[in-house]
Amino acid sequence: MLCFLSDAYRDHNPQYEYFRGEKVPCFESVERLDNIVAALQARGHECVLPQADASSVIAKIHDPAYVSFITHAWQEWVALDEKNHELQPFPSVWPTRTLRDDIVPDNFIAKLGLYSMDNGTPLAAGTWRAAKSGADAAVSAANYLLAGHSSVFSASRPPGHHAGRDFMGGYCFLNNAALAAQALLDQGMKKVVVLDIDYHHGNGTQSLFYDRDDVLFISIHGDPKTEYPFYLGHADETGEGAGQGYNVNFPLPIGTTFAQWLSTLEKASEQIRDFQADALVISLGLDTFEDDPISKFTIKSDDYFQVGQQLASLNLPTAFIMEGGYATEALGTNVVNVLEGFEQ
Ligand code: SP5
Ligand code: ZN
Repeated sequence: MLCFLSDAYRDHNPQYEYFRGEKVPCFESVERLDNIVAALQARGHECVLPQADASSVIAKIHDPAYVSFITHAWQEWVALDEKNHELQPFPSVWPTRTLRDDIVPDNFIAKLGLYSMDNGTPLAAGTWRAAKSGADAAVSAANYLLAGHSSVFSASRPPGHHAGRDFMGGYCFLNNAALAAQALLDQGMKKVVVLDIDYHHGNGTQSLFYDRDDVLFISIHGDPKTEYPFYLGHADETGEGAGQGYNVNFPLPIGTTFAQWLSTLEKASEQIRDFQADALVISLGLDTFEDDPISKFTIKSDDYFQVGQQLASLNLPTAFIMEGGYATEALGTNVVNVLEGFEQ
């Protein structure tokens, strides 16, 4: 399967994050995509540079003030203190209930809180460059489908599905899957499905399309009662206004097996068929894998061929957009197993 890939993913190389108050190495690492690229090349899949400039689609999906903030955030951070070159900024205050969310403070950390949903999304010197290149890859993938091809993979990194209109979170800055869907609609498609199979609910994507009937958003994920992102992704979230009925969540319990997961994908597939879309965008997370260090499903490497096969049975032009998956060693194998299962 053709893959859009820019080397700029290497520029997003934060050194640490916090887990329960402890500084730990980043789960979302450069090595993740290194491993995917190695597996793609070893198994004969061609990688090409993104051809699109996602800027105009980014301006539709994301808030311009947020985009401007993340574009310059690192420079603003290091300008505060020479020592900051060796550190990463994390938010420590948020405009939650009873506070105002219409104030853009002058204080950098307060702005970071305004534009973040968590303190688990490390920002580094090259984050914007990497995120923009991942968005360019996603829009290139959309354009490739519009040119008449049946499938494509966007090796976007950092991931995107937790990022909303004006916030980052969950290792995500720009919502690559939403950008791909919007690019398809902007260039003539009438209806697009975004199917999110990352272990974590795609809260950013859901929120971006919640009131729209031209995008059916379906997500299969760890039950947010116990799993990140906690505050969205529950079964009773079905869309609003024109979007009523066009948002479907399948929360599954810790320990979910491949058999259970696949039967859920079959249910999702019925809804996708009923919607009669022009194209399918897959938020492809591989953190459903049994050995994923931060997730709790039990899917095995070989099972991913069948995931690809089931997605191919929907018979739609399909863009795979890379999201999570933190078992770095197996990640390349697992990604390429999905893509080759689809192509069989
Ligand atoms: C794109 C994506 O997959 N983002 C995931 C963001 C998850 N952030 C929360 C990480 C919580 C880590 N929990 C670790 C448990 C390890 N024992
Ligand atoms: Zn995930």
